[in-house]
Amino acid sequence: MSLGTVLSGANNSFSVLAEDGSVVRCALKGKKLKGAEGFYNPLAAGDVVEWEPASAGTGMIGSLIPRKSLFWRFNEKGKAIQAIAANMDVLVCVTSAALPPFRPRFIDRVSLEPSSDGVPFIIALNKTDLGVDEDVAERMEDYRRVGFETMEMSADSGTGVEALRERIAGKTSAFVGQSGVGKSSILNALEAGLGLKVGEVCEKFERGRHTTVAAILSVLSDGATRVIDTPGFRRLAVRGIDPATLGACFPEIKKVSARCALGARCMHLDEPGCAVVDAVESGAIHEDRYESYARVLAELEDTRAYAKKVGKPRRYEEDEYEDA
Ligand SMILES: Nc1nc2c(ncn2[C@@H]2O[C@H](COP(=O)(O)OP(=O)(O)O)[C@@H](O)[C@H]2O)c(=O)[nH]1
Ligand SMILES: [Mg+2]
Ligand SMILES: [Zn+2]
Repeated sequence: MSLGTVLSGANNSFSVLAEDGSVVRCALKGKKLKGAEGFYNPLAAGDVVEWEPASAGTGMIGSLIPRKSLFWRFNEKGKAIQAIAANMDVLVCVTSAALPPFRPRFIDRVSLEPSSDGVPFIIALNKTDLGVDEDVAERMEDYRRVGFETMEMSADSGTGVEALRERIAGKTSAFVGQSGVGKSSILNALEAGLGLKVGEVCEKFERGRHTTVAAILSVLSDGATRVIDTPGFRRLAVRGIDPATLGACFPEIKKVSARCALGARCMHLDEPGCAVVDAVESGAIHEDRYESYARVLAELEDTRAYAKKVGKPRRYEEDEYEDA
């Protein structure tokens, strides 16, 4: 058995990068992949697997090496975790200044994943060539104030592309974000040869069309930098966080919550002496970030209560992965 990295694939056909640099078309050896039990899909781009050669140019995957990190979403249909990108060192959440409109609440949801994983998280504002509205600039400033790393760029004009290249050099980074924000375009700007498919933004709905069907890992020509392009999604449900610890996932809430009168029992909603609510009122915490917190909290409690009642998570129609 030798080791390989999954570049892309679905169902039971995966492109695996072998240690000698060749790409092998692999199928799973058994019906269930060892190490991937309980997941909606067995393998994600970036996964490291043990495989053995079969007929010329093909192979069989025997097991999944434990993941160091994972970007996932809860698949409502399959009622299981869908693995999207694995073993990334950096998670880049791409967002756009316009077309589609800037969506801070989406960024907040994505940011909840690495906070539990310890993976650096970058908010990359793309399409700055279209102009950056005052309120978008203000929100980006607030993300920096809270402590998030941000970048501003344009895949079209090339602004910020070199800074991104330096930031991710020698690492594996996963690019996530809504359809049409320019994930594939940014990666193509990093390296012309990648040839990732780019979609048109549908002007009428100001939403991207869906061109990436599954996540794809590409190795840049330096041989050491790996980038994972992922399909876009419109909405991201948050799952797997205990409502009581959600506040700690928002750095600015975590910072002041120790001063809440109820201590750790405070959910920062309407409890007396809540330092978080005070901070929102004084402007120390952005009201939009607080709104994100309150919405995710309600969703987590709702799905938990619903699961208790009927034994399964509530289904959000709107929440389907657009490209899956
Ligand atoms: N004006 C402008 N358009 C961009 C930029 N980056 C991407 N686009 C356009 O946005 C659309 C969606 O890009 P794509 O890379 O497919 O987005 P993805 O769905 O996030 O991968 C395409 O029409 C791109 O040409 C940019 O920096 N500026
Ligand atoms: Mg794309
Ligand atoms: Zn509180």
